[in-house]
Amino acid sequence: MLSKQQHTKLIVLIDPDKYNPALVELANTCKVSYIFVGGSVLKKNNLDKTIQSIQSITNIPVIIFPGDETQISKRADGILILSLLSGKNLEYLIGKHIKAAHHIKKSGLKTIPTGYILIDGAKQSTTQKITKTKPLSLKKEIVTTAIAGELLGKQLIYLEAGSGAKKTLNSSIVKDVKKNVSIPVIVGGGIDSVAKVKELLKAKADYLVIGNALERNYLFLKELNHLF
Ligand code: 1GP
Repeated sequence: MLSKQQHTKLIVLIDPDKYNPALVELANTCKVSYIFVGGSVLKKNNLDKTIQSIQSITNIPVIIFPGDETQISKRADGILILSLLSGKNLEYLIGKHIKAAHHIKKSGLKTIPTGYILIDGAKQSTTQKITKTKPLSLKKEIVTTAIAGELLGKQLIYLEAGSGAKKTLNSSIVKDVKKNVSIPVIVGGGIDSVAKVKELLKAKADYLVIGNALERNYLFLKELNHLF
C-alpha cells in the first residue's frame, strides 16, 4: 500500500463535507490509485457514511487522511498516522496520537506512519492555522526534515503546500527530497491545472494528491487522465 512508483500516480482527496458521488463514479473510469478521505474540520460528522458511499461505487482503496484524532472509521482500507515534522507543536507530533491510540488499535485499521511536512504555499493554510505552526520554505531544511522523517521510521513523506495553496510545491524541492529518501513521497496542495501537474510530474514524486480543484470541477479528472 502506498509504495514507491516508477511513474507518478494520482490520489483523489475527498472532504466528506463536500462529497460528490459523481467524482467517484468518474474515478472508476480514470487512473486513480487511491482515494483519501478527510478534512481539517468536519462539520457534518459524516466520515463513516462518506466512506460507505464511496465503497458502494468503487473498489479504489480508501485511505483516511485525518484532519484530527476523531477521524477514524474501520471501513477504510488504511489510515495515515500523521506527524507534523515541519512544526514544533507537540500536540501534532505525539499528543493527538496518544488521544487516538486505543481507538485506532481497536479499529484494526492498517496504519501508515507519515512524515507530514508543511511547506509555504504563498497563502496561510488551514493546517497552519489549526496547528499554529509555520511552514518550511528553505529547500535544505525541507530535505533534512524528510531525511529525519525516514530515520524516525516513517513509511511515507507527505509534502504539503496546504489545501488550496496559491503556489504548489516547487518541483526542484520534490526532486531533491526524492533523491534523499528511500520511502515514497506524496505531494499535494493547490494542484489545479494541467500545467501544474505536468511541472510536478518532472519531479517524479510517487503520488500527487488533488482535492479542491476536483471539488470545484470533478470533470478536471478527465483532463488529467492522459498524464498518469
Ligand atoms: C490538502 O494536499 C491536499 O491537504 C490537497 O490539496 O485541496 O489544494 O488539492 P488541494
